[in-house]
Amino acid sequence: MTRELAGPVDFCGIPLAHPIINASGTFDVIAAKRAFGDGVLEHFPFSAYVSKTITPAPRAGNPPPRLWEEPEGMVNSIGLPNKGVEGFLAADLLQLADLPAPLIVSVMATSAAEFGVLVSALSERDEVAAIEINVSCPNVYSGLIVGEQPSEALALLGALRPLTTKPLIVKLTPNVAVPERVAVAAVEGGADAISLINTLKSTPLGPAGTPWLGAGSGGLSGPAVRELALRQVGAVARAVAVPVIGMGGVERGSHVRDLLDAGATAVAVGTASFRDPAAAARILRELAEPAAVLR
Ligand code: RRO
Repeated sequence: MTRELAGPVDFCGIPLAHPIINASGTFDVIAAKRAFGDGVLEHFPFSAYVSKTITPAPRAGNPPPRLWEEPEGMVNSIGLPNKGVEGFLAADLLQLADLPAPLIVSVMATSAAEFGVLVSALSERDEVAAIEINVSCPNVYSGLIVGEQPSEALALLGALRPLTTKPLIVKLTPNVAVPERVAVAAVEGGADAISLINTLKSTPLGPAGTPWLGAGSGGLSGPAVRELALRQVGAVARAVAVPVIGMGGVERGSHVRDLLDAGATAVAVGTASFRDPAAAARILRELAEPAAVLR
């Protein structure tokens, strides 16, 4: 029997038309609409839209240069530029609510109390289908601690769980030896789903042999991380009983299938969208092809 890989999936009670979503921060749909018009929505390739990560207060982001590109991958040091939660709610939320897909809002903070402010504010908004707790940004030091320590993840989720009935997705870092330990702790604390991988801490050198990025180092994504992501997604999916969103180097329909085979319920396209904004639409078409054509 052949599986309908590009068919509908249930994600934490949220019906998705197919398993392909975007990775947070890799597809700015508001900018795309401004540049290309409403056609962007008519052929929207994602079954759910994940916002760029927001923080309690506005942030300017890291000093330039913020990107390093090679054929095998990309290192970013964006540093969470965003309008802050109030700016997001006032300026972006209504536009994102118009998308033909459920909205997942990604949040990051530096303490459980600050995370709580974000989760409570979003919890009141019907436009928000789920909240992604980003504990894995490589470009803000304090963001990583929770994502590296099972005990911290357990405590954070324990503090956030009572604040909302919306699904809480915990976005994990690959910068640990055993990510499944953090995943198990997050689920024990009340997480409804796990997403991984975020980017790998990296330091590209420029022509002068000194760090290229303004912040010194950043996070690696793209084809170079694909096999590492496959291993970590598989390990986490085997360790937890909640849905897993898998991502890392997805560029073709066969890469989505591999992550679904590893146990993911949904798969995110990230870096590929920077190189080609139409990548996700192509990947979805490939996923719908008969298996023989897929690899
Ligand atoms: O903004 C960033 O620098 C960033 C974030 Br929030 C993240 O989660 N992962 C990443 O590679 N960069």
